[in-house]
Amino acid sequence: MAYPFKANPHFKAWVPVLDNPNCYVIYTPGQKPRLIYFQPVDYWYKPAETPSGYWVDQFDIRIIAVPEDATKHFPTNGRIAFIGETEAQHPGDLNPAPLLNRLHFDRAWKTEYEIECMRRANRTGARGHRAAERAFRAGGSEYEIHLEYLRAANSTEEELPYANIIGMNENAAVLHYIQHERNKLDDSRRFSFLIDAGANVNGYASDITRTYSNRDDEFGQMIEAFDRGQQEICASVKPKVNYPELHMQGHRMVARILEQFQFMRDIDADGIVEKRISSTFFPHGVGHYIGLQVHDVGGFMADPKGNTIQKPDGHPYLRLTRTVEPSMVFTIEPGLYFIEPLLADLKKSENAKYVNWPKVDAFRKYGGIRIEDDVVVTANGSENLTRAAFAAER
Ligand SMILES: [Mn+2]
Repeated sequence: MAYPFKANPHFKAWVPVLDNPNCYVIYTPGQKPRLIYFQPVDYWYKPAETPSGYWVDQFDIRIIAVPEDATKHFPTNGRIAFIGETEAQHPGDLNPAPLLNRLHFDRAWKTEYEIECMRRANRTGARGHRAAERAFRAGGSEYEIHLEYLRAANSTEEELPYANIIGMNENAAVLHYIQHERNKLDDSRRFSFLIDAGANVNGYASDITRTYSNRDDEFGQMIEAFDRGQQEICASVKPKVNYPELHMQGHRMVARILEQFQFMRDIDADGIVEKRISSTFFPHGVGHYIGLQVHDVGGFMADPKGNTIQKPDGHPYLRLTRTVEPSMVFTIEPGLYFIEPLLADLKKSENAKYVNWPKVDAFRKYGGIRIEDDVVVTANGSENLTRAAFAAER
């Protein structure tokens, strides 16, 4: 069996054709771009529809019935570069690094069209999240919540930009938890729920995370404090801010909550960050570019030549080190988790003495908190696509 087909992001940057393999875009400067479009005669699978929609007039479209016929429409002279799979038939240089660097660098800035696609992907995602929260409150299993999400987001699993992360209790501490537990838990054993799920519009992703407590308890208060902190980070997004500084703001926020809810003793928030204790609880980056790929390209690029900007020392999982500029779109997703292996390391370290272990132990059953929004940088601030979508899908 072939894997589910995923269009190459360089292809879907040109055409919103997401489900049809063996297609090519040929671009020659000064000419209308050509689309080689695969439409076989096939009774095993349903062939792709004839191209239609707002974009078809922009292309010189050539239909092919067998993949091998693509070569008939390839350019034959001039300097040719080919971007695609290494085993694909192609003329010219295959995936030349100077070209890919140039394209990846520029993908950091989104057009109005791209931002509108992500705005809609956030609306669809928010609809799914609302349904998922209702399913959690109604006592559903992780699997049932997942199905309710798909139904509300009108998506199949393959159409999602990434596999839904739907975790209750300790599963919320597994950063990329993609199992969907079928068993229902009694209400007395349901403590928390973390959902990280997005949607896809014309090949552009949304990436959204929310966390809920099952009751009015201290964990619920932590989520509220964390939500305010996450929105403060979003509010600091504006042109010329260094993205790693937003990441450090995330660490200070996590440290404040650790202090405020008395998970630590004999140390203040600054000390928690300075001694890198916050990394035990917040072990990932505060976010990443988003667009044609959920983790979009170019996050470390210093220039279109492919030079990179180093990550800050001690923060190996940060995916974005560039300076914030208008029309960039990225996520803001701080987290605070009780992760068994990381807590075990902390317990063996000299920082163990600062930890209020009975309190930490009492919160392991909640797994953790992550709250994630997609944010567009504007001329003097930002637009939060996710908060606007939730407000509209109330
Ligand atoms: Mn994300």
